[in-house]
Amino acid sequence: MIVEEISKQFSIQGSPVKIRIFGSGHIHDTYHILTDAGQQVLLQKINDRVFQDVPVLMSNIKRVTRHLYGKMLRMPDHDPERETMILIPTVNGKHYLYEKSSGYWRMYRFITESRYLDQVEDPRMVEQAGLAYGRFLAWLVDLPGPRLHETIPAFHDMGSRIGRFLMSAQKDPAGRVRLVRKEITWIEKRTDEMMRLHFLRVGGRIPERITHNDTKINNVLFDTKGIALCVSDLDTVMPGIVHYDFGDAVRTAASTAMEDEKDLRRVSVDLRLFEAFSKGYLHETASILNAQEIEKLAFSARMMTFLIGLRFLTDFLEGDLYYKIHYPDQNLQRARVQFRLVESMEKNADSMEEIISRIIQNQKKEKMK
Ligand code: GN1
Ligand code: MG
Repeated sequence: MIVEEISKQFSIQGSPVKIRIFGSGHIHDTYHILTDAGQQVLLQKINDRVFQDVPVLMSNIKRVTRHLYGKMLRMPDHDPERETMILIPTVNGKHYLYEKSSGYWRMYRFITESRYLDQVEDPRMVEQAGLAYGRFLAWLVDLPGPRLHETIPAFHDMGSRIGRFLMSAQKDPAGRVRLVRKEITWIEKRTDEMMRLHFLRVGGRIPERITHNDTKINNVLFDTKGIALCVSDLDTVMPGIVHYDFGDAVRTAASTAMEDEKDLRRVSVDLRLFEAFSKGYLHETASILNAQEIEKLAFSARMMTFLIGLRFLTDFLEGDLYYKIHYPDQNLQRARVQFRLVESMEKNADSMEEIISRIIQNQKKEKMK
């Protein structure tokens, strides 16, 4: 089996004895491998249609994981062996493998007694996720060296996402536009508002930071007690703005439903979970964010949910070429769920703003004590 052969080209302890498909990511193929020496690792076949420059992507990951590891070595409360992803090199000492017939592969240590969840309902765990993503942003503020590479150019660029969507709607390559007329009108009504943060970024009001850019709840690893250990899925770590991370995290961490929930009536934003996530996130980041960044956090949840919905719908119109799907129309369903969630966030916009202000005020009071 190819996976077994490939795994032997990495510096693992022992020989693979059990291999299973792992995770619920939409992009790569991931395998969990157990060796006869008792080692557990994750082997990933990197999707090089999505990530077109894998060497550059891997160099970002290497720099970021080493930085986090080094930082935690100096922190008695943190364990670098369990709180950051660690790459396992190939037998030739490289941090990824390229093979002509099968493409690019990489291997990570598997963090034992950890798990990821596609949905979390316990506010304490959601707050933990907020802490984990918050730390991620805060700890990368002093990453030395040149600007990180953009592993997917214009990844969260609202203008180009809208442009691509409209073009697909016009060309209609898969003959599906007739199914989404209502959604198109819905999107068109919101495009101006959704461009807001983009203009603040290019106008220099919102600073560029190193962001994760794929802050789904299932990219957080929890230990058996529900404490967040670390964040995974580092392919899109690159320059961005805090709103990409905060907003995309709220999309899954504070939703009452799964990303492709069939019954749209079950989709809404859970304000309790929103508050929990925000509390964790701001605990780690409030001291480094500027007033403008904080002011736009609540809005960013709406913006990122809109953007991800737009991407799902674009993929649906283009014939499901990007995201893995497990049944026909799954991308359409994913898009509809996102749009329903946007509507719920629109209704709760004032409450979401208030929650952020309250957390900031409470933090200030705590500090004065
Ligand atoms: C993809 O790989 P995964 O499933 O964590 C996507 C994200 C989307 C997400 C939607 C590189 O993430 O941007 O938000 O699906 N990753 C890429 O669930 O496009
Ligand atoms: Mg993932």
